[in-house]
Amino acid sequence: MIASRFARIDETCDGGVLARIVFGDTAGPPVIEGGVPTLRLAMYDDARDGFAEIWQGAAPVRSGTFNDLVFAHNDEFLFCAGFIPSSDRYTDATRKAYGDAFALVRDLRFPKIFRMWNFIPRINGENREGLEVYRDFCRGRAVAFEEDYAAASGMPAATGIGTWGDGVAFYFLACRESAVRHIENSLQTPAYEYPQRYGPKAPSFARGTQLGDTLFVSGTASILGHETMHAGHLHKQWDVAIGNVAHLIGADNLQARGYTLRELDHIKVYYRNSADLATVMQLAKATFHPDADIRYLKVDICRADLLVEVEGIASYRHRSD
Ligand code: 3EB
Repeated sequence: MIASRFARIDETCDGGVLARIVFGDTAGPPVIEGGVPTLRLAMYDDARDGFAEIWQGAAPVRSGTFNDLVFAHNDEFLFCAGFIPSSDRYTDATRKAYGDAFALVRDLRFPKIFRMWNFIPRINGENREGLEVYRDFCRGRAVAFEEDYAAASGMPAATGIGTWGDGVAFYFLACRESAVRHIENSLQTPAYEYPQRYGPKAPSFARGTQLGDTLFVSGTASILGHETMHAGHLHKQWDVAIGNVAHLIGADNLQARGYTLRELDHIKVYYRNSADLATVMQLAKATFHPDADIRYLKVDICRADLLVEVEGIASYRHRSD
């Protein structure tokens, strides 16, 4: 198995650690520290002292580098992180970095990517062609998926979100041939089928990916079909986003045993405006299980009209919990 947790930045790691993502005040390319791939992202949480997301599985773990990528794996799972230096056009460098990533999962024989995160600086700004940075990034990512990956393996759950650092950072998890199921949401157009008005190439991700009994929920916002709902209304956007998550993980959409919102944990709530933090915290606390671990990150979101986005990991809780 593989598990993630949110820890204090100064917490020391014991065996079986595959990765450490540090959400704090510095950013840069991933490095290997004490044998553990470490990616620093400039994204403070509300507490302002930062936190680390730690991915841990069975020992032994081997780590290494491949071109500009940093990775670690045990017998079952691969973690990989990459970085694209700040640029006024990201398409080609993104295509290259993701192409390298797909070559790595092939070479190391972890062909099933089940969760990705993408952190994009100035995400709603423009590149040198006047194209929105997010759309520029999506173009390179889509070509890499088309040419090097998706035809064989499908697109995984993902998050594509703003960050305060320079350069695009990304990380992902992959496994061997074990049962991985990519899931769409019947309330939302698959992102990879968004019409051209959202950019020259559609975003490459699934709404969720199930690995055994665990469902990784992609970044989810106030989008029905392919359209943003309730521009400018935080409360209403929250309700649509949460309705999307509830529907995605429910029995109807999965056509199998479903999960409830109270079974979502390891939650990240991304919010655009500082002034919305108190409200967002109230809404999250009223929505999720009291024991759920939630982090709030103030960043820009991939559509300029989105105010909030939510991701998490669903797994079955005992009925009495
Ligand atoms: C959306 O539904 C909101 O580009 O990897 C959510 C999850 C979003 C992942 C990505 C973007 C991505 O379109 C944005």
